[in-house]
Amino acid sequence: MELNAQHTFSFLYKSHIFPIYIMKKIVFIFLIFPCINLFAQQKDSVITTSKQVHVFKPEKIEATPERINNLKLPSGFEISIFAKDLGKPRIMAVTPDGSVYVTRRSGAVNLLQDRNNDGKAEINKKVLDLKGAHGLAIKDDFLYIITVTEVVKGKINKDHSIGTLTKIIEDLPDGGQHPNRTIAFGPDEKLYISVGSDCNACAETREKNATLLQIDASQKKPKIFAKGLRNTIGFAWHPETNVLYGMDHGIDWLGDDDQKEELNKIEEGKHYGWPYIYGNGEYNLTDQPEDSSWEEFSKKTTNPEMLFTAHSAPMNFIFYKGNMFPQEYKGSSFISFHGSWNRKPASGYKLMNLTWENGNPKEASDFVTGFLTDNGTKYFGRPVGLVEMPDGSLLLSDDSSGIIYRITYSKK
Ligand SMILES: [Ca+2]
Ligand SMILES: [Ca+2]
Repeated sequence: MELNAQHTFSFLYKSHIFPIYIMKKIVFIFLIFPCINLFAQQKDSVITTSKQVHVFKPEKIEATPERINNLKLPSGFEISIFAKDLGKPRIMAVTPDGSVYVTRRSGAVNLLQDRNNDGKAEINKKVLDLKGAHGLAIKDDFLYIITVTEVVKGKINKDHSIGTLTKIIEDLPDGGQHPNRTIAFGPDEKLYISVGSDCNACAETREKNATLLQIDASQKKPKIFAKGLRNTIGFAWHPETNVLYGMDHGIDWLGDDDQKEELNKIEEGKHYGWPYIYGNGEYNLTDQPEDSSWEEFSKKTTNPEMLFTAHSAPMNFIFYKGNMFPQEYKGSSFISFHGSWNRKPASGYKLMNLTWENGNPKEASDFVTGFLTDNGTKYFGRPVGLVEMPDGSLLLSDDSSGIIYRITYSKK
């Protein structure tokens, strides 16, 4: 397959490797050296470093029954189609009776129901149209929806249609590069809102970008809960400790193995480094803190708990609370990875499981793989939304083939 580059880079694609000179925000592209040179001014000195980067987009192929059959899961687990023909399904939320709402890139929100319990949704209908609808949450018979700049809620009626929408928040910053907002209610009943950065790496001018916000019912405006988070789409609370964890997306263009994706323990008032500090205290030399050195800035930031392969694009992050899966999965977490474009070989395009011990993350392993085929040059699925159903099965949305998969376990 051909390598496709983003935007203006497409003409470069005969060679897999190309150089970029970055001086602050100005990017010049040359074909002469197989490396990237990053220059950053620090006081009177100039720091020079080189990185090799790739743009590598596997080719999309059809999700045929044969390919789906070849998906790999641990022994005893099965994956099948719960719903299809959804275009680009993204984030899901489930009611206690097992009705599923899913946002779609078109702005539609669909209702999916498996009324005869055969593992397939025979009800698949649009219940809302809301431009930019992405993240969902359900609380007290209300469906909460976040668009790029607003959070709204609507009553879930008896027939599962959605009542008139009321605005909760209406002044979130524009999305820029990261418009995929998500929301969730914490164990403290407060609503948490992930607002990504509007760029790859830059000094944000709006204080709410690159943060996790928090709001409770008595407040009119959300407050900043944690900062320096580039784009933490997936976040959840550990079921025993109630500590909040989130998966942050690393910076692009720092090389195949940088920036690694981060699992952060997210605590109030903390700064998680972006855009100046990444990984375990590494300096992003393409962006310098305004009034301090990288070293000084890094002292004010919190390092991640765990790192994952760079550019694999973590989406949803959940803790498993159900009883369908074997006991050892209870309290473990699942992370969906959308898959890379800024790395060779490709990473992500899978679902991972993460075990915990004494409230700390222990070991991550592949759980569903095989969406990436032909030695990593083709794909038929890009995992996004991940929810647990009341029966303990998992649903996983794929925004490349319009499918929502159902993952089940049964003893052989
Ligand atoms: Ca059914
Ligand atoms: Ca960080």
